Amino acid sequence: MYTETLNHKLSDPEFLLKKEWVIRQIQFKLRLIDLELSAQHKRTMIQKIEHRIKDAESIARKLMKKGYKITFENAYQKLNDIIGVRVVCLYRDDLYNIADLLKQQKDFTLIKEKDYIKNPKKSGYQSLHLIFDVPLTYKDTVEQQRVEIQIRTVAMDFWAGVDNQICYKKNPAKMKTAERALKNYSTEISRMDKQMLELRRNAER
Ligand code: 0O2
Repeated sequence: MYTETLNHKLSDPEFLLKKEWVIRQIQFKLRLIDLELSAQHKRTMIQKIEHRIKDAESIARKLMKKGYKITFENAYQKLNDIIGVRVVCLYRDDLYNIADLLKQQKDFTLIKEKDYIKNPKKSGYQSLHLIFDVPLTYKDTVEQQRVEIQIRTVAMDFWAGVDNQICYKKNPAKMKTAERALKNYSTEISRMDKQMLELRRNAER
């Protein structure tokens, strides 16, 4: 019932159009950042950009998990990731370069930064999360739109994809073995990321 009302509001054409507009703005910025960094470092920087608008069911689940009533207002005020953009690159130093350039954008306001690479989650999840307010200007009004940008390496993305399918948000009782294995693989992936970076740095010498 709550989810139905939420679903109705989330499928409002104006709501969706605004979210699409913000996603395009971010994609555009990321392409410029990619051009700048790729030219500077003489190699392709961004491997992949993905995006999604969180659906009503996922919003409702997250609001409940955080202890909030399932309302459109709470979704707007309490959740940072109704709009999510993911950037994937090859090396871990690149992702910090991309993040630095994103943070320099005058029109983006950084709300929160969560470095799950320096401090991986208990599950082993690694990524850099930047939460921004992005202005949407229409006629004489400016409306801030909250966005979460996840930046990670290909290896981190591989790990998160497998975790998503096997463990994340699944029944914890059944997951013990897979969780343990994934935690170990997360350490392996971190080691491999560092080795790949070392390999590139040696090749650049
Ligand atoms: P989905 O399916 O991506 O929509 P905040 O309120 O911003 O401080 P938040 O959003 O409650 O914090 O939590 P957090 O831990 O920063 O996670 C945000 C997103 O990171 C998640 O969104 C996932 O996309 C990803 N994530 C976090 N932990 C894990 C993990 O252990 N495994 C995987 N595979 N992904 C993870 P959602 O809404 O949970 O999911």
